[in-house]
Amino acid sequence: MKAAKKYWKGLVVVVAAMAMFAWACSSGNGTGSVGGSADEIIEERGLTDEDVAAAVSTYTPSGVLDEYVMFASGGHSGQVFVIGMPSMRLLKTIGVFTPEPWQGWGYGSVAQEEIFASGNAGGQDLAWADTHHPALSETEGDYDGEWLFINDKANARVATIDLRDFETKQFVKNPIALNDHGGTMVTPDTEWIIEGGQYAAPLGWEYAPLESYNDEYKGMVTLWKFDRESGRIDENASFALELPPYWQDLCDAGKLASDGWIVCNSFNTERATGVDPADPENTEPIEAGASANENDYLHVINLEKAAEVAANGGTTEVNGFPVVPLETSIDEGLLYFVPEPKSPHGADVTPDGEYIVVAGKLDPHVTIYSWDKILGAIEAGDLETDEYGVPIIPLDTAKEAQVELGLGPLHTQFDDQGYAYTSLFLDSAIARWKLGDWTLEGSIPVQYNIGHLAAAEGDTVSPDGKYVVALNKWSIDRFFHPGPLYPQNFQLIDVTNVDPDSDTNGMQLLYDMPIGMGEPHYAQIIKADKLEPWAVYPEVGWDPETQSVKADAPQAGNEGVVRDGNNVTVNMTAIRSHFAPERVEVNQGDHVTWNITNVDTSEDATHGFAMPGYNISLSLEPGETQTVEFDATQSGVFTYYCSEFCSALHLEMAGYFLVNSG
Ligand code: K7E
Ligand code: CUA
Repeated sequence: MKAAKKYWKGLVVVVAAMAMFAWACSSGNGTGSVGGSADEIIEERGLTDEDVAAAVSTYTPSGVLDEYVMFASGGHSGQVFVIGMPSMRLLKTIGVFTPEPWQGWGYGSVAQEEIFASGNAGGQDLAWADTHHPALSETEGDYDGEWLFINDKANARVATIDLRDFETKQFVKNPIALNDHGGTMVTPDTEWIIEGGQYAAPLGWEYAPLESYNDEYKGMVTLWKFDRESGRIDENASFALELPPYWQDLCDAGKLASDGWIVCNSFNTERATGVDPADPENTEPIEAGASANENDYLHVINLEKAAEVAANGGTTEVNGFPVVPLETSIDEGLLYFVPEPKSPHGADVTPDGEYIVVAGKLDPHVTIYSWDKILGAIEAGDLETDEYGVPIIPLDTAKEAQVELGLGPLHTQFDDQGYAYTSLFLDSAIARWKLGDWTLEGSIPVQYNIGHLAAAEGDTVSPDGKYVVALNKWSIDRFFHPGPLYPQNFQLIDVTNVDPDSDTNGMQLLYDMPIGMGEPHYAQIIKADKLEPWAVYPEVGWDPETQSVKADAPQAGNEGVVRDGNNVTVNMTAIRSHFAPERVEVNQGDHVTWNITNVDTSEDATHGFAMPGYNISLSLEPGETQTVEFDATQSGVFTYYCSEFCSALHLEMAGYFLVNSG
């Protein structure tokens, strides 16, 4: 603790000097400062040295850009949050599985309606999701900044987001399952996107009595093929593996040493369903039944070989989707199990691909499996099997080490100094431990009940270190609480320093960021300069669905209304501060196709197109074209207007849509 104090004293002197200097400069400019000098403010607000150091570590002056960008799951919002780091400023909420009015996401655009429809299941229109794990696309195991994927646990869907315009381009609905969990994770070149299952059910969710659980219910992992050319998941080149009815949990892709393989942890290998099939009178809560055994199974899957088997027709079909049967996986050597202690959670492959870290939820250890040893055991063969015939590699054969970290370990991330960081749900802390030495170095308390944690580039072959973010479920006393549903708490932690004399081993908490939208599970953090988003669309008349110019997009000069029988086509342009045309008249019952192009090309010159009465809300970014289609069923006078304050005469940017019943 002594050394830590000294360190902070030194830093604070520098920091205070910087602050004084900044204050002197700004007051010299006559801008002044609210509370007086930096020292006076520090004193008045009762800030400690550490507070001040933390404040200046994250303070980002106006106009200065963040070094990192975090993509956080939006949880039940079904969206993705884009957050600048270290400032922890929310930059955008990307509309994904849920309509998002500001972006006009899902409020009339024909192309977007098709995307939403493709994600529907069970005859239901879905407008919600439970997003868990975003995954950035990778090239050779490093984030490349091109694509982002995220799963919907509730409905077993995966979305594809294009990071040129930060817009959602695709949903795929898993045809064989209603829920998932181990997704999304990508292979090192983003050839495959992993979507592991969660709660076992008959594949395709057809009815089967719970008494038949052991035979009729199945687990699964789905491998979605990503096609970079088209920027879409190719559903026709994708497949799934049937698994025993254990509850598969979190997956990860092998890399470098383990490239070509994937791993998934699982729980409830007890197959508890709340009822004893042999004695239906005997009920037991699932939570008790599912944590009865000492071990569950880490699933080790040879993806490369599985893809070959699938491509060569080694599949059956469920709802038209190719599934490799469990027997085939066993015969072809695609699937192996390794025991994992006590209700595990998280399976994280180390940056070099040599080890897999599995946390023990109800066990204070993480277990580290050696990739070498796993391969050795597979090669040696002669393995016992589980009830379904899947070969089991003994824990002692595959185990490299176990490290006792604290209570409720969940997820692990990595840095550039050879440390691993594991979230401790029950202890509300992050533990730092050393790879290779397998030693706990220290832990830092977080507030409170941390789920995932995210490290800068922490899932890649070359993590950056510097920052770890704790993604906490509870905030309790950290913020003003707006009613009984509290914000969740993202906490930014500096992990640059290593100080063996401090309890936290030198890790320092920098910033609390309340997230008023939950429940975010996971996030990934990329160096901002790896992202190359467009400032405006490349050409006027751009269709974000195809990422190309739409041949018949309205352009300046060809606006107008064309009638063909009962079909009316409106070709409209939007420019500051004017829609052309400003008057559109149709007959009640006409079918209306309404094309709009924003012909503005300057940065940030977005126009909205809102038409109450017909439930239309679009956001037209510079150059963008959109089409809405509807039947003019309701007669009357409808004013359409621009819903983005785009110019001094923005309020004048409006027009009349007249539907004549005569
Ligand atoms: Cu631990 Cu869905 Cu990744 Cu939540 S899961 S925390
Ligand atoms: Cu365009 Cu306001």
